[in-house]
Amino acid sequence: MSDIAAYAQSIREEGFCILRNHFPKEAIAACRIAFAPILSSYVANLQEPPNRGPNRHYIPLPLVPPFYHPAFFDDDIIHAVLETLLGQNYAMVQYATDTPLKGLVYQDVHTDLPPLFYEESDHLHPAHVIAINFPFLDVTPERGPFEMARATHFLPRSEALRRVKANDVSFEPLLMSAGDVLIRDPRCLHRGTPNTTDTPRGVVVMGMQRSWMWRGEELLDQNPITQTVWDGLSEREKRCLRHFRHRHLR
Ligand SMILES: O=C(O)CCC(=O)C(=O)O
Repeated sequence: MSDIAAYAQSIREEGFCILRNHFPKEAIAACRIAFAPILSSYVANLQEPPNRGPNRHYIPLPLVPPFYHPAFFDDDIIHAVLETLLGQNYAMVQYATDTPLKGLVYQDVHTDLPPLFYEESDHLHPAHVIAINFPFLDVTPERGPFEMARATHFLPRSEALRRVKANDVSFEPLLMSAGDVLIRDPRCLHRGTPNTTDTPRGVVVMGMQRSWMWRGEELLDQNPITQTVWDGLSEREKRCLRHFRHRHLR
């Protein structure tokens, strides 16, 4: 079996796979440095309670360097896995960071998606959205690793909820190094865990969805892209980022 088939199979069966040491460390380090002032300014200007629970922030990223880097957006293996799972012409609609700061609170167990068919919320179907996560720094047990409950993405929703209520779900922390890439089915039950250190744990989330989906234009208002970046994209990147195109060229 090829690596690509094995990654896709792991996501289908377990809900996720991790590509170890996949993105260049220098590109990640540049993002970590550039993200620090974005985080500080976001927190300093916060008017409302944090949007992901106590001391936990979801912050969109601009599609400009260093956050735009072809290594993140034009990777052959990642695109092949996405095409295997989502079919042709999938599109990106989310580019942001999840950052727990020092705190002691676990997030509630959740999935990231409502049922695809509200009137049949237990309907089982293949993945329609895939999330890609990569950290700006090593995620140690103390820095609030993402916790996943393996193979819960294909449970009927009512059964997943029953298990959560009965506390009958086992979680595993996904420890990652800068350069590792997590590809997951966002229906898989998961939660954020406490970051007990003074180091903000910035982790990127990219949301990819099937060609026929649309989850709301307002998502994309938060991700400016410049004409220079757009002009330098490969055809594959332009296809994948097409929903950002007309609205944000500056
Ligand atoms: O980043 C994390 O640790 C979890 C974030 C998450 O699942 C969310 O905010 O929906």
